[in-house]
This record gives sequence, structure tokens and C-alpha cells, in this order.
Amino acid sequence: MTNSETPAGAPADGFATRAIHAGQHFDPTTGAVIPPIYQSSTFVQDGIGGLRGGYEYSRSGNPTRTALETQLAALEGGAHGLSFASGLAAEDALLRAVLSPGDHVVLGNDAYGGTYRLINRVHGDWGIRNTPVDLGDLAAVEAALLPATRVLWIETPSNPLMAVSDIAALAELGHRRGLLVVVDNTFASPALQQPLALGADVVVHSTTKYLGGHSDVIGGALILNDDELHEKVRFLQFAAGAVSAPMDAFLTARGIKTLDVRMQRHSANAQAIAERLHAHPAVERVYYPGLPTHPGHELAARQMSAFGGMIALALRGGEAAARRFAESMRLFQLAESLGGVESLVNYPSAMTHASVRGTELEVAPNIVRLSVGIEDVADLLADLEQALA
Ligand code: PYR
Repeated sequence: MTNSETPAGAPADGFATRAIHAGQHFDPTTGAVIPPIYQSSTFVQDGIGGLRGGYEYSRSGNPTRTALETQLAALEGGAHGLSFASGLAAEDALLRAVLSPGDHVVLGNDAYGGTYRLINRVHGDWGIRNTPVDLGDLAAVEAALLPATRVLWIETPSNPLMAVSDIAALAELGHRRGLLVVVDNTFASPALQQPLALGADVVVHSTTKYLGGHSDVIGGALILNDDELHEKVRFLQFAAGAVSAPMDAFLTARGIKTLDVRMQRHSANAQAIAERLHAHPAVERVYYPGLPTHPGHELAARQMSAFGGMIALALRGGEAAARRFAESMRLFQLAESLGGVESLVNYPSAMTHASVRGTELEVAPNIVRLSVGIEDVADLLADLEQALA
């Protein structure tokens, strides 16, 4: 039963309300509060072409995926959401939709290693060129643009060094030069940062991370407003088939319902940890935008509603100290990925960013990345202290 014409999770509802209700309607047949997982590859037709609910085959569409795509669009304030089998599958579909051989992409010089590998080695192989640049330096971005540049690819905060770049200023610059402005919003999540409202054209997510939030599902998403671009990407999603499976879509949608409270706790825990690490003699530098010493602190305070759960740190003792630290934790488990409720530690130069060794995106060997979970912060602080001792 509902007592209003306005559906729950409508655009006028607040973020946490939209996260819980957008696209997540009760099942009219049984009254189940949670929409079913439509674990079906195909859909019966009432005579040829007689589709009951608009669905024919789960590669082209599945109701569980539609529920997630509606929820994703509502979270980022976009007209369209598209859910993929991984973040890189989402990125690949977008790049294929907008680029032709000879085109050029400008991206951050500390982008996620997998994104750079996709742009440089996969799309590079069919004639796409790229220039990595410091996105914090608008003059350098402008100087990197070529007549063939089509896409400005922004990641903020960046992975792993937490550089913060000015989405509104970069979008203005990009649009002046006719570019598609893409923001990877994986680290902040839409709970903390809304790139479309700041002028971006497309938001990219690895939904594996904060959106799913429980390290139990791989997924990716695109959220955008442009109808024509949406049709192009949707066609590629259908024709190439890197869609999210029904169970994965369900798990992601379930995780999203607690995104708002999780991001508050991730941010509070990370702030306390960043402050403690900043004061620790074994630590050379802490990369966390919530610290007033971070060069992007003021910008992050304007552009984000909190500073998130990701921290990078440089150890004074170099590579040996960084490796020892990463391998000495009790609660922070040594693993790739991020954004789950449990804390993780990653050694980027040999793990998530190993593929960019020898390029200008190479991560220094004394850097360790923390994905701060939502455990009791006192336990996390004790774990870090013992690992640094
Ligand atoms: C990361 O840990 O950065 C991945 O995206 C896997």
C-alpha cells in the first residue's frame, strides 16, 4: 500500500531515502517488500513479440538489473543508469561508444592502473592515443589537449594517491573544447560527491567498491543524462554483453541501501586514522584530503560532503618498511579492492598498480594504501600502531 501519487525514492527525496527506495518497489503479486531476484535468462512471449513486461532475454534487460539501474541514476541525479559486469566493462563500453581510431584521451597521471591499462593498451591497440597529466594543473590540462582529444577522464580523489581535482573547473574547460567530461566517482561514492551536478557528462563507478560495500560482488556502472549517448552505450551493453547478472545486481542494490550511513562511518574512521598516522614518526607523508595539510583539502571540503575512507601513506623506511607494514596487520587484510565494511591494506606498486610499473603512473615502492572499514576505530588504530612498531 502506498498513500501517495509520488513514488518512494522520487528525485525530491533526500539521498538516503533515494538510496533505499529508488527502483526498489515491492512485488505486486506477493507483497514481498524486497523485489525478487529475477534469476532467469529468458522471458516467455505471448505469441511472437508479445512481451509481458518488456523483457525478452537477460542480456538485453532483466528486472533486477533495471531496479539497480534506476537506483544508480537516482543516486547520481542522472537520467540514465547502466549496470555492467565490472567497472572496467563499464569504462570499455563508454570508450567504445565515443572514440574512433586516431582520437585522443586526456586522463590523470595517477589514475587507477586498470583504467590506464584499458585506455593505453587495449584502446591504444586500435589507435586511441592518450596523455596522462596532472589534473590539478589546469594550464597543463589545457596544454595536453589536441585537436583529436575527445574525452577528459577525471578520477577524484585519485587511486591511490588521493589527489583531488576540481570537477567544476575541469568540466568548464572540457566543455569549452567540446570534450566529453567523465568522472570516476568510485572513491567518493555519490553519498559524498555528485559529479553530474558539478558539470560532468558521465559518472563511472566500480560498484564493487563502496556501492556494493561488502566485498562480495564485482560490478560497474555508468550514469549520464544525454539520451543519444545513453542509447549508444546501451546498444554496446546489449551487443557485447558485459551485463551484471541478476544476483550481482541484487547484491549491489542491497549494499546501496546502507551507503549513506556507511560513508559517514568510513569517513569518521579514516579521519581519526589519518590524524594518528600524520603524527607517527615512521610515516613520511599521509595522503588524505581530510587533513588540512593535504593540498586538495579546501577543494575537497567544497566539492565533497565528507572525505571518505581511503588513505595512502608513505613510509620513511622505504620499500622494506612498506612491505613489512602491509604484511603485519591483524584487522587490515592484505588484499586488492576497497570500499567494503572490512578494512583492507594494499601495496599498490606490486598489487593494484603493478601494471603501470615503468610508466609515468608508477607508484613509489614506499606507498601503502588503506581502505578503512567500519570496524571500531580503536581496534583499527591499535592494529596500525602494532604494525608500525
Ligand atoms: C583497486 O583495488 O584499486 C581496484 O580497483 C581493484
